[in-house]
Amino acid sequence: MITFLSGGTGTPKLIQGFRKIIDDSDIAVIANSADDIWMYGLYISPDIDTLIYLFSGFLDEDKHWGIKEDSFHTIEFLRKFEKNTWFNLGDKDLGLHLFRTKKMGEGYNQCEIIREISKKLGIRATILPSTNSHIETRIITTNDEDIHFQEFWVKHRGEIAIKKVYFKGIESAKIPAEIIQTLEKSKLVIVGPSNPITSIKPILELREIRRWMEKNREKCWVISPIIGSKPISGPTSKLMTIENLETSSIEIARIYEKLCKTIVIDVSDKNLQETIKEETNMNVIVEDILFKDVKIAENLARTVLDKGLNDAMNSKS
Ligand code: GDP
Ligand code: FO1
Repeated sequence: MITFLSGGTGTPKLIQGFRKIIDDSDIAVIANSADDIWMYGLYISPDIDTLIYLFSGFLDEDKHWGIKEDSFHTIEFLRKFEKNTWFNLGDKDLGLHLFRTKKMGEGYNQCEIIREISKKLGIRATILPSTNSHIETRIITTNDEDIHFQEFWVKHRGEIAIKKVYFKGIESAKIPAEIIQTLEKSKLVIVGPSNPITSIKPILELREIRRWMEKNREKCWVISPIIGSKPISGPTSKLMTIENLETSSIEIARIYEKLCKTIVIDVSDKNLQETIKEETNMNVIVEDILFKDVKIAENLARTVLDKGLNDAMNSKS
């Protein structure tokens, strides 16, 4: 089993590469739950849904959310009655949210619901929410407004000035038992190239996951979501800046050095290799990590599997 920690864009792109080499039944993903939001009376889990659509072949791979070739007639009609319709739900996508919300009303938890959806869509990979509790990423603006991450990112297109991020509900959130069971079965655990602040941090703030990785650092890897001084997409840089972090692969190494033995950085950042090794005691692999097509993700997957599984065998013998 290979397990990924994932948000909704960078890591799913990497997973596409792994799927070319290993069977879906050997892939598990611990997905960020803190983007979850109640909208129009329905419960939406964006990162989990991206993974559900990825593994079932429905994903719109241009937007990296929602269903390919979906239509938006329902949300258009809703606009006749409802002013606050900045969050777009596709017509087919709505089917999933209706089903999830119905099952939540019947008392099922997120793990159980995802398992049932996965079964019905023929998904063989294991998709796990980081927690069954409701947690949410909140952003404090410079005007002291406290808004949901989706309001910052979708309603305001990430264009407003912000000063703080926090995760509501994280202190009391528990991880599902399935997470440690899955980690224990994993030959490698890969922190994918996802936003370190709003996708991976809410997973790692769940103490049991962080502790497990600290204890099993040898088999944990991170793939940098940054090339040079920029992320490939999304608000990563803006969010790292308010956390007083520089946007670079060195900073990514510093964030994960206690949890991951190995980091993969881009070929264009090769000049950072020695500095990262000296500063962090990590192995540094240099590869093409810009997934312009699935072949590049597949090549990276091959390197990680060759080296990672080899290291695992050597550390046992
Ligand atoms: P979100 O939930 O949509 O924010 O998705 P993620 O957190 O999974 O992805 C956002 C991160 O993915 C950003 O930091 C990007 O830099 C990174 N990312 C997107 N595409 C690529 C890529 O092709 N290669 C790498 N290395 N990172 C990527
Ligand atoms: N992203 C947008 O930029 N605009 C939207 O209207 C939007 C709707 C949406 C609906 C369901 C879903 O699963 C995801 C959706 N997203 C949308 C993506 C979402 O905001 C993600 O980018 C974040 O949660 C980060 O992963």
